[in-house]
Amino acid sequence: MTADPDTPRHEAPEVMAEVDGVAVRVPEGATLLDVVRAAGVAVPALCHDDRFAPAGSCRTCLVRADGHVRAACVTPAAPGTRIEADTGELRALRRDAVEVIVSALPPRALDGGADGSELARVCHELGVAPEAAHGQGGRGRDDSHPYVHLDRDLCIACGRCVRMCADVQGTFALTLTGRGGDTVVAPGTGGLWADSDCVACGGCVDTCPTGAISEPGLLSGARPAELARTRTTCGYCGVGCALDVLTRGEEVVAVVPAHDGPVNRGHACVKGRFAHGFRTSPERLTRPLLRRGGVLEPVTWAEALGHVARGIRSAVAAGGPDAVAAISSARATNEENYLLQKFLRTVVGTNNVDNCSRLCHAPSAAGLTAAFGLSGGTDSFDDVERADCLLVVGANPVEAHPVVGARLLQRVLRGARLVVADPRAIGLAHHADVHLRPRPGTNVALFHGLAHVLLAEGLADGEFLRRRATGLPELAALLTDYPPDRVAAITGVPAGDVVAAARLYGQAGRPAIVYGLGVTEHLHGTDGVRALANLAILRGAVGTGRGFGVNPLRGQNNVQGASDMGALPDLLPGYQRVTDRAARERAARLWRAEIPAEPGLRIPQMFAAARAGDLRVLWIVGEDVCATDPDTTRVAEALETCPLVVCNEVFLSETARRADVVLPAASWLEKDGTFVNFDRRFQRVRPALDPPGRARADFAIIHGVADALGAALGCPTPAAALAECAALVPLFAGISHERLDREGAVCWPAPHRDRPGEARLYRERFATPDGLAHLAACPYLPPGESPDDHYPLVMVTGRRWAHYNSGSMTRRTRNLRLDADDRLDLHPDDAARHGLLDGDPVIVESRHGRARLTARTSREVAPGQVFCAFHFPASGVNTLTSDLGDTVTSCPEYKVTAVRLRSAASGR
Ligand SMILES: Nc1nc2c(c(=O)[nH]1)N[C@H]1C(S)=C(S)[C@@H](COP(=O)(O)OP(=O)(O)OC[C@H]3O[C@@H](n4cnc5c(=O)[nH]c(N)nc54)[C@H](O)[C@@H]3O)O[C@H]1N2
Ligand SMILES: Nc1nc2c(c(=O)[nH]1)N[C@H]1C(S)=C(S)[C@@H](COP(=O)(O)OP(=O)(O)OC[C@H]3O[C@@H](n4cnc5c(=O)[nH]c(N)nc54)[C@H](O)[C@@H]3O)O[C@H]1N2
Ligand SMILES: [Mo]
Repeated sequence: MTADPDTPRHEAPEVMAEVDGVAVRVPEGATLLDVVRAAGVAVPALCHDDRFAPAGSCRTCLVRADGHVRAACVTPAAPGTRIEADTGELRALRRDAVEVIVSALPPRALDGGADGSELARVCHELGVAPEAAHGQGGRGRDDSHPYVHLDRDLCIACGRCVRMCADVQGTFALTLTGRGGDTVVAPGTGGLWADSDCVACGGCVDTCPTGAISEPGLLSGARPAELARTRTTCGYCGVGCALDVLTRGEEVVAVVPAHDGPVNRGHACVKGRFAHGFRTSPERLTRPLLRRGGVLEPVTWAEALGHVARGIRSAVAAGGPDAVAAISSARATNEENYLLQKFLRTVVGTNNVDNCSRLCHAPSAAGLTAAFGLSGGTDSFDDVERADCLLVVGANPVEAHPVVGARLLQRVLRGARLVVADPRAIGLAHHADVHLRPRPGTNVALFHGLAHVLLAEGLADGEFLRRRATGLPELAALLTDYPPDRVAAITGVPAGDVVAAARLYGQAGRPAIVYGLGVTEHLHGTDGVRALANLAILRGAVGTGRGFGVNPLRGQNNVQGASDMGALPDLLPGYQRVTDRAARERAARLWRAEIPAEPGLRIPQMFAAARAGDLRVLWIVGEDVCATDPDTTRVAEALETCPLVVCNEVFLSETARRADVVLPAASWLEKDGTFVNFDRRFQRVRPALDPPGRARADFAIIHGVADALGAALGCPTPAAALAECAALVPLFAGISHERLDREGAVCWPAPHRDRPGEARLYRERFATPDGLAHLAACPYLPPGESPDDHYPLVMVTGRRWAHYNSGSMTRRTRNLRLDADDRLDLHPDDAARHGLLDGDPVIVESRHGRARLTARTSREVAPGQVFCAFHFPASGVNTLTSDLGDTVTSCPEYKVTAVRLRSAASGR
C-alpha cells in the first residue's frame, strides 16, 4: 500500500468498499489488492510485495471492480468500489495468466506444491497442473555468493528483487537484462553475484516468488511444514530487528525478517539474517575451563563455580567488597544485566559494575540527561523518519545499522534534505545536500558554528527558548567566538558549507538529528553531545513535534538495556543514583540488602585498580576487553596482575584466553529474556535452540555463582527478574514478558500496564529538575591526540558492514568470505607517498603500539587521515589506540589516534 510517508498508518482516514458482497473498511490510499486481502480472499500477486510500490506487470491479481477487470495491485480503491474477486471467471483468468508465466519454466519450478515457493503454492491453489511447466532451462546458475544463489531458469522477471534492492535496501545492485522471454535478473555490475554491490540483506531472497533467488538451505518463500519457527530479536546491533528463526531439530535452517517487526518491517541485514553459522563452529565453548598449571582445562560446572566462589570470598576477606568488579554485557539480556548488578550490589556489596556503554554511548547518556533529563534518544525512529531534513552526524548507518540506514536513505530519495557530518565520504554522504567533513575531534567547534549561524540568521525559535529552555545568554555569548570563518579554520570545513548546512537545518519544517560514535568517542564526547543538542533546542525541534530531536544510534543489541538495568557503577536500575539515599533505600527494601553509597569503578578504573593490585577478582561477561578496549597492551597487563579473572564467553576470545575461569555461555539464539533497542523499545528474546554441550545462559551462570556462595538472588526466571525490575523502577513499571508476548514491543517510559509506552518524549515538559531543556556553553577543546612529525597521520577507527565488533561471531560464519581482513583505508596521495599499493601489507605504528593491516586506497578518507575497523583482533588495531577518554564519562578516544605507516612488504 502506498501511504503518505508523513501520516502514521493508524491515523490515516478510512474508506469503505465491498468484496463479493461483503463490506470492508481500509485505509485511504489502499489498493484493490489491499481490499481483497482485507476481506480474506487469497489472490495471487506474483510481481507484488507490500514493502514497495506495485508494478502491475504480472497480471495474476486480476479482479473485477465496478464491472471492469483490473490488476488489483496497481488500482486504487475508490470509496464504495464493488469488487468481485472469488468467482470462477476471475480464477480462470488468473490461472491463464499464471500458466503463461509457468510455461517457460522447467518442471522443478513447481516442486513442493503447497509447501513450495510462492509460485508453486499459487499454482497449487489455482489448480495449474505440474505439466504446465515445460520449459527447457539451460540458462545456468550463479552460486558465487556465500548466501545468495541464483537459478536463472526459475526467474520470471517479475522485478521484485530489483525493486526490493532499490526501494527497500537502497543498494541498486540488481537489474533485469535480456529481452522478452529471456529477461532475467542479474547483478548491475555484470559478472558474478559475489563481485557485485550486493550487501546480502537477503531482501531479494525474501521477496523472490519462484526460488530463482535462494539462500543455501532454504528455497525463497518456501514454508516447509516441519520447520519450527521462533520469533525473537536480533542479537547483533541496536536496531532491534524482529526475526523468525526457522529450525529443524537443533539446526538453524534460516533466519527470516518478520514482516510485522516494528523497526525492520520485513527487512534485515547480512548479520541478523545470515551470520548464525557461528553457533555450530567447532570452536564454540561447550564446557567450563579452569586454569591449572598455566593451562585452561575442562572441568565440571561444580568445580568451576566452586573456584569462582572461593576466589570471591577470599578477595572480599583480603580487600573488602571493592576488591571485586564485573563488566556486564550489552550483548546479554536485560534480565542478565539486572541479575549481575544485583549480585554485585547485594551479594558482594560493591557498585563495581559497568558495561560497554562506557566505550560507546556513555557520553550520550550523560549529555542527553543533562540536556533533556532522560538517558535515551528523544524520539522514536518512526518519527525521525518523518523529518524533512536529516542531520546525520558521526554515524555510518548504511554499514553499522543497515536497516535504519536503508530507511533513512529511502526518506532522502523521497525528498528529505540531508546534511552529513563525517570526515569520511560514507555511503549516505553520496546522497547529501551538504557533506561537512570536519577534522576528527573538532565536532564541538563545528556544532557551535552551526548554532552561530542559527542565531545570526534569526533561525532560532525565540518562543520555545523563552518558555522551555534555559542557558541562552551564556551560549549566545560563547557563540560570538564561533563565526563560520573561525570554525572553518578549526575544523577544515569551508565556511560556506557551515552556513549552508545551518540554513538547511534551520529552515526545515521538521528537522531531526541522528548521530553515532563520531560524536561520542572523543576526549570531549559529552561536550559534543551537548553542543549537538543545542541545535535542536535552538530550533525548538525537540519535545514539540516541530522536529524530532536528537537520537543516538546506539550500538549493541542491548546496550540501552544494560544501562537501563543499572549495570553502571553510579546508577541503579532506571538511572537512580547510588548516591541518592532514598533511591538506595527503595532498592535495599526490595533486595533485602544494604547498598553501598559510593559509586563503583568504571571499566578503565577497574584495569587501573587491577594493575595497582587493588582489584582481586574481575568477572567479565561477554566483552572481549583484550581486543576491543583501547590500549590493549595495558588491558592485558591488568588481567595478568588480577589474581582471578572469570570470563563468560561464547568463544575463547582474546580475553577468555587470559582468564583463570572460562564459563561457556549461550548465545542470543539460545536464550530467554528481553533487549531494549536504540529507540527505547523492549522486545522479547526467545530461545530457538538449546545451548550446545554444557553451555548455559548467563542468567543461569550468575545464579550458579550466587548459589555457590550460598546466596539467594531471587528472580528464579527471566520473567521474574524483569517483573522485579518493573516493581523497582517507575519508568518500566508497565513492562512484563507477558505484555511483550501480547504486544510485541513497548517503549519506555512505560509507567502503566494498560497504557502505551511513550515513544515521543517531553511533549509537556523536559525531565530535568526544572522541566527545561538545557543549552550548554562548552568551549571547543582540541582532541587528546594530535599528529606531529613522528606520527603525521590521524587514524579513525569504526565499523564495516560484514563484521561485528570483535568479530568473534561474524568471523566464524561465511561473512568471512565477504570481508576477509582488517584493511587500512588511505587516500591515494598518502599511499603514493608511502609507496603502498592496494593489497600491500602495512605496519601501522602509534605512540602506544603497532598493528599489521592490508592497505586499500580509497577516496572515502581525506588526505592525512586513515581509517580501519577492529573486527580482527589478530591485526592489533586496539594496541594503537590511547587510554585517553572523555573527560566526563571516560569513553575512549577511539576516533583520533596519531599514527605513521611502514610498508611491511619484503623488499620494499
Ligand atoms: N556492521 C557492524 N555494525 C555494527 C557494529 C559493528 O561492529 N559492525 N557495532 C555496533 C556498535 S557496538 C555500535 S556502537 C554502532 C556504531 O555505529 P556508528 O556510530 O555508525 O559507527 P562507527 O563506524 O564507529 O563511527 C561512525 C562514524 O563516525 C565518523 N567520525 C569519526 N570521527 C569523527 C568526528 O570527529 N566527527 C564526526 N562528525 N564524525 C566522526 C567515522 O568516520 C564513522 O563514519 O554500530 C553497531 N553496529
Ligand atoms: N578501535 C575501536 N575499538 C572499539 C570501538 C571503535 O569504534 N574503535 N568501538 C567500541 C564499542 S562502541 C563497543 S560497543 C565495543 C564492543 O566490544 P565488545 O563488547 O568486546 O565486542 P563484541 O564482539 O560485541 O562482544 C564481546 C564478546 O561477547 C561475546 N558474546 C556474545 N554474546 C554473548 C552472550 O550472550 N553472553 C556472553 N557471555 N558472551 C557473549 C562474544 O563472543 C564476544 O567475544 O568495542 C569498542 N572498541
Ligand atoms: Mo558500541
